Amino acid sequence: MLIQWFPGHMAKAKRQMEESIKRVDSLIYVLDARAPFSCINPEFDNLIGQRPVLYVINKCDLAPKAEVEAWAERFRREGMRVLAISSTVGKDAPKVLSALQEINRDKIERNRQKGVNYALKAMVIGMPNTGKSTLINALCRGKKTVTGDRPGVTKGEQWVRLDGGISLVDTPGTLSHSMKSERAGRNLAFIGSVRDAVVDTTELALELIKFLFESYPSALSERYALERTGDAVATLGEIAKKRGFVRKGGEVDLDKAAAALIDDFRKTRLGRIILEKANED
Ligand SMILES: Nc1nc2c(ncn2[C@@H]2O[C@H](COP(=O)(O)OP(=O)(O)OP(=O)(O)O)[C@@H](O)[C@H]2O)c(=O)[nH]1
Ligand SMILES: [Mg+2]
Repeated sequence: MLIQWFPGHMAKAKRQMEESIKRVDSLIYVLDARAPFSCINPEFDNLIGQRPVLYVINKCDLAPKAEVEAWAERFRREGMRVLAISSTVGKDAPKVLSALQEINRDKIERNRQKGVNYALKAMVIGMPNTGKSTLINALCRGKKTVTGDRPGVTKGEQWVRLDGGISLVDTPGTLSHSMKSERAGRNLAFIGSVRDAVVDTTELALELIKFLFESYPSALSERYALERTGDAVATLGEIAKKRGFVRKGGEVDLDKAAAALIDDFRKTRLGRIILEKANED
């Protein structure tokens, strides 16, 4: 499935980020726990340059804990500084601030020696809908940024000052011009980083069914009490029947079933699912 979505605000956001990156010391790079690898955008490499990066695997409440930990381990082995958290659950968010201080330790120390009281500035980047603005709100314990259950909510940069003098700049989620792989595009569409209207929902749902057959063989049969088959279209038809998505005349409404299935996945009604595993390439 070829996925292309690069609205005007994203192009503008990239240009803006190239300017404001000059004013920050480090980055907080937010990844979605259900697809941590697909959330890494090679187009950010140039932007980041040599600045220290804290990778935050967010939405851990939606993915299997052990699988997320395996990703965190892999990234750490590759030399990345990683934290796995949920911005909306529990009290994880403050850990981000201490980790941010840590990745900036050299700079803080240099300034201390010079007698300068320096306030850190960091840019929060990541694919659309990964929870960047939600994380910032959790850190400032307020509703300073607008958040929403769809990609493209943040349209422009916004600086937020936290207690202790740290300033964060929220940025609009940006996709790559060309996805690094078809699989990454598909995974980003599953997790809601691509606007649903630009994706063929039925095709996407069929891809999800095929993935589940392979990796979570009982997820669909448990949720919808289905006979297990190996045929994705027949399975979507079964889901339509079970959910009552049948048109007058008895024809099943596959589009409605597709949208319902994707919604079920996103809301963990199929269980906690990870779309890519750390020990495979
Ligand atoms: N379950 C769960 N949901 C989360 C978490 N963090 C954020 N969300 C939800 O994810 C959705 C997107 O959050 P935002 O903070 O708007 O995402 P964003 O990265 O700023 O998105 P853009 O501005 O569109 O790039 C919202 O519905 C949040 O409530 C989390 O840790 N767990
Ligand atoms: Mg946002």
